[in-house]
Amino acid sequence: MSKLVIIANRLPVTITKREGKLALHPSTGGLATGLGSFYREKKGVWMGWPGMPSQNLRGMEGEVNSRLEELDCRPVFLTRHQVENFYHGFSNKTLWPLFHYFVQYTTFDNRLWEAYKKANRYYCKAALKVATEEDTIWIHDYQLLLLPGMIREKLPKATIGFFLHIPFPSFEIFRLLPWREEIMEGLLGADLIGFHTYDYVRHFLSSTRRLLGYDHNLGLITTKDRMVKVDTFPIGIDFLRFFRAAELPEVKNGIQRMKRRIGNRKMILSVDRLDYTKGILQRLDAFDLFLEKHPQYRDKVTLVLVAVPSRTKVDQYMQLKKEVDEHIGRINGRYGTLGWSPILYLYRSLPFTTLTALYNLAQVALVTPLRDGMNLVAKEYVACKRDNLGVLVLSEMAGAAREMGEAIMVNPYNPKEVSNALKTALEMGEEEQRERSLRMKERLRRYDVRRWAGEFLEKLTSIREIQERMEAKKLRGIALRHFLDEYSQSHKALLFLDYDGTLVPFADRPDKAQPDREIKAILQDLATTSQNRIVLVSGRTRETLDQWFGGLPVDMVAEHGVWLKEQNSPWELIEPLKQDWKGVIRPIMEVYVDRTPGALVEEKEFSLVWHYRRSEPELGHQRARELKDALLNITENLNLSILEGSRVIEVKPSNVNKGMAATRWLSQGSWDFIMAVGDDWTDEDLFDAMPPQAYSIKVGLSISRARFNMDSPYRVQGLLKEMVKVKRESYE
Ligand code: ADQ
Repeated sequence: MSKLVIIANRLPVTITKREGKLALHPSTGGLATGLGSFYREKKGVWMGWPGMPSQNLRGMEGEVNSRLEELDCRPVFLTRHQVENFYHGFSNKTLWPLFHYFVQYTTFDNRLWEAYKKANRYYCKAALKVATEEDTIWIHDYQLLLLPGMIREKLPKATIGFFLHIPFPSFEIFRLLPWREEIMEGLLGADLIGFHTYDYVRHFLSSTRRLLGYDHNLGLITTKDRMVKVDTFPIGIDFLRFFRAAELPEVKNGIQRMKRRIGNRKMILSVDRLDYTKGILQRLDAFDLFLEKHPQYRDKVTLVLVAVPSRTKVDQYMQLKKEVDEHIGRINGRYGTLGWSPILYLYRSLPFTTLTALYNLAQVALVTPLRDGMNLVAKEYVACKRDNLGVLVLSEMAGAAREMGEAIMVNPYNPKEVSNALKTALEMGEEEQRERSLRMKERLRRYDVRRWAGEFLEKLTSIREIQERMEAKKLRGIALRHFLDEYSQSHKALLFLDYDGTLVPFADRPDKAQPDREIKAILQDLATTSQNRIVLVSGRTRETLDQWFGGLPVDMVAEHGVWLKEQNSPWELIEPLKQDWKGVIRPIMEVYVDRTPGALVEEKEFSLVWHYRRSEPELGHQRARELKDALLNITENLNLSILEGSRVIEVKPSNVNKGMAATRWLSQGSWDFIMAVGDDWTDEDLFDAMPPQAYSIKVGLSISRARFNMDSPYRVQGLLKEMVKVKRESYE
């Protein structure tokens, strides 16, 4: 039976050792709190590091294994060296700062990269002991970016999902990584890649296009051999657990204790891991400004600042701890009185009951990260509010801002704005508080962590189904045998073949795609081993086709169906066509050439083509969209159509296409075998024109109206050679 295997850097529990005895505690951090309750309900297994170097657990591995097994966890033991170089090293000194736009904190060190690769391989080895090809493997976060590709190599048919919990930065930042291509290839080993927000999806798609040249259609990327879906799944929280927390006696006690501690003052709450991305120093500066500008609030508010110790071995974190201490000391020194400290600082991890007591009591939650993948604290705070009173001040740099529009939004780098927001929050009327809270809360209730995980896994299943449908359409196995049998027994076969992208791969320059001797030999053999009619159906000009294929016994269609040529006859126009429209369209295309370095206009006899194959891909795509918009109205009135090919926009008369051209041959006789092969969407018209029994074959993995798919032009060449061979054998 298939199972769910979750793989993350950490387990949802952390092991500690005191006086030789093991103890297990729930791990902090978004992922552990978010998914910790979900995977067991799904009867899943969770693999990850238990939080202590293997040297410290020597001799106790058996006990660790069995204690964890009770919780459906499987440990991946990391040595001190791995923790240092892989976890504190590449993960937290390279990827974490870079993906949060802290380029100045980013270390680029090949030694750490090697350790990262090795550790990912190590996770892979551990995963292969637990997971099989029938299982659903769900990999999490930035520590394991290479793992999807590594597992895919060993288990090609496995179902693999990947979710990134931190931001995916814009290409301008991501491109700084010396190992960027390997990382992208690693990630693309997954079937589904999830992010919190659409911005991160956009950034990722832009990087795949620019670094690896893979285009996408609505987030569906076609790589060399597979389809990979990229989509948005904003993580939710365990809503009911937070919502019901106030009913717990410990929480009620906690609220009373805290009330005694802060007296009648209003409480402003700040909760994070102590991390430079969370904007704690900037928050303290804003609070300082608030007390300075609004003295009436002195002794009337207390900022409870909770910080969980985090990555305490990394330099920047040590430095940050020191600066936070100093800031707090300064503010408390400046405004504090005998009976009042403006800031109550709790530097520790808090149990759930204390944390939720604080959420319940706080009038304002000040959540102002400088960058944050999502931020669960914002969500937990709102979920805890039974009476819907309390105001969330939220950074626009947190992923959560995309869903929590009712919060007071701030730029965390602007102390004046944050200070003003604090004042607005403290003075907000109860009705407005309720209104804002309720709307956010209903969303949190509906889209909780179970729904999040459920939707991710559902999407993963659906992308697998699409892949399987594509697989089933591949011309191979029994289908291929039928194809070859039918062909070898045929007497009169008609073969339509597109050229660029079908018989040969796309060249990066249009003039570099001449057929080599081998292609010509294949066509020659194919045409002469039997009573075959071969029709090359191309978008190229008739001059090019003449030059390249003139000597061969084949028929030709040029300019997507404008010109037709049967062997030993001159070229014919499919029907009288006008050219006067070119004077209107050409100047528009030229404007877009001027605005797009690398683009050019090609003039064919009856069409105009705007090429952007040599432009920077993002800009090219953007301009192509703009050009298409600009052309749409005009072309309709002139009875022209716009073809969007591979890095081209082509305008030609509407009444001409490859399908119409094909009817000339289809109507010529009683063919007992018909085949049409193409890769582009201009070939869809060709496929449509084919009778039902014909073999229509799309090259590439994208969705098509053709009956079959083939992986690549190399496969097509192989198929044509095989056809020659079976035909020859049938004569022997
Ligand atoms: P984190 O960076 O860890 O998560 P966040 O989303 O805020 O950030 O989650 C922190 C979690 O730790 C919350 O569940 C919170 O309750 C808990 N926590 C914080 N302080 C605590 C304390 N003092 N004691 C006990 N618990 C405490 C990463 C990304 C985020 C993303 C999550 C989930 O950086 O952007 O939201 O993953 O995908």
